[in-house]
Amino acid sequence: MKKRIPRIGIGGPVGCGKSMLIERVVPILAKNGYRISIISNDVISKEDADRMRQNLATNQGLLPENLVIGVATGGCPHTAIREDPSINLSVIEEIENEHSDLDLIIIESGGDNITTTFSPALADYFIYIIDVSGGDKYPRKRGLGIETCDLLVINKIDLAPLVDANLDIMERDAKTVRKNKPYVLVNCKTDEGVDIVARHIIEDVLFEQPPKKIITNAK
Ligand SMILES: Nc1nc2c(ncn2[C@@H]2O[C@H](COP(=O)(O)OP(=O)(O)O)[C@@H](O)[C@H]2O)c(=O)[nH]1
Ligand SMILES: [Mg+2]
Repeated sequence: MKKRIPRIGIGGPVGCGKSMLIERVVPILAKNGYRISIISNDVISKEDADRMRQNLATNQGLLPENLVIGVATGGCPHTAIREDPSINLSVIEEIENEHSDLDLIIIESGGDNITTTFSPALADYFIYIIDVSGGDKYPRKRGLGIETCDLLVINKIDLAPLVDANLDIMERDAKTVRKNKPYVLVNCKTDEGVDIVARHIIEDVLFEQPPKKIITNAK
């Protein structure tokens, strides 16, 4: 019987760091022995998929090049991950038919707005990312993604002083609007917090019990 490979959906506004988070998390997962495929949705181009393939597959050899797949969705980004995820589901079907030994499929949404969510038919676990560059009013202003995701990532914390964003306020509001569901403050440039994202994936999606002492990106 065909194996159903666990799937993570990663959503968030344009430029918040979805691809970069994948580029920093996949090395940790690969070093810990997990075999991964990446599907990157974009509205028009396949630029982020090409960048991830070059970095993770060609340069680092962490996964085969044909397992980083770009999908140009054409229309509204959340349509392809929620209302009609058939384009992504057909890519997944091909992956499951040809690479049944994989542990995880990561699906990046095209950059969208704060109402993004993934259809449960597409993703088993939903990571939503915001970055601090819009100021500290999010997560307080809420939004479906921020409130309902399994893990909220607040990225680009290095930029907080430049935009007068108060990280304490963002943390306080994340706790309140998410009713204590998990969130992580991340800097994808330095890897701060990325190991915590990896740990959530290992424990909550791959159900590694007891949790491994994970190998990180640290040199
Ligand atoms: N300063 C800073 N820049 C970041 C961080 N994460 C991502 N970026 C930059 O943000 C830009 C958009 O990142 P990308 O991953 O392509 O965003 P996506 O559109 O959500 O996939 C790139 O220029 C990244 O280098 C971070 O933690 N700090
Ligand atoms: Mg991207």
